[in-house]
Amino acid sequence: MLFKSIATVVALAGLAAAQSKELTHGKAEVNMNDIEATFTFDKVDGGMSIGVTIAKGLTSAIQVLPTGFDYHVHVNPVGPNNNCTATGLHLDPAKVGVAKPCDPTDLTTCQTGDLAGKYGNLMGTADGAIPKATYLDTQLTFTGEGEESMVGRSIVIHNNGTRIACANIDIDGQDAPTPSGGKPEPTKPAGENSAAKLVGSVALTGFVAMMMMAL
Ligand SMILES: [Cu+2]
Repeated sequence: MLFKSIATVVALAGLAAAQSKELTHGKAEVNMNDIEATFTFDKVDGGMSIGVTIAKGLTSAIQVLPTGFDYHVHVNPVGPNNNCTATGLHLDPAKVGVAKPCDPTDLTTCQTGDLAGKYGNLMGTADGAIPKATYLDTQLTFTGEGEESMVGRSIVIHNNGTRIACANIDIDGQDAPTPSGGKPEPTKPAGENSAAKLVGSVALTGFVAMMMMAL
């Protein structure tokens, strides 16, 4: 009983630490295949402010479809060597699927990660740059449970279905994805040694596991 109480207190303390810092800002910097783009996500009243800026690369010359380039939040991070295929499917915690096209006037028809569906495709330009556009999104969140959260996700730009560029979404400086369904890691206090933190986490995990086995 004593061991169980200790384990519970330790576990709760870890949970409280993980939730102590509110996540407010995300950024994806795409830089591959001569495409440079910046996607920003800022938590604001009423939802998430999304900023989309294409610095170069989305030219009308490479654009295959007259409808432009589409882009989405995908569920997994980018794989080794900028592997965009590794990003998997669109972020779709409501399980809307792609059978029906997204109707921006009825968000229940749109996958959460279908930014092109909700705000329009990126139309290629002569020089490949597209000025910044901003949108207020009411579906994306940094804090949702497991599947809902944007933590550990990525942005992918497509050209006629082909994934031509992608980048991880770095949220408040935490580039590394959390394990699936996991909570965001607490943000490191300034100056904290990450190796020491890792050792601490391993020790804490081991301690909890030992306590559990002792029950
Ligand atoms: Cu996509």
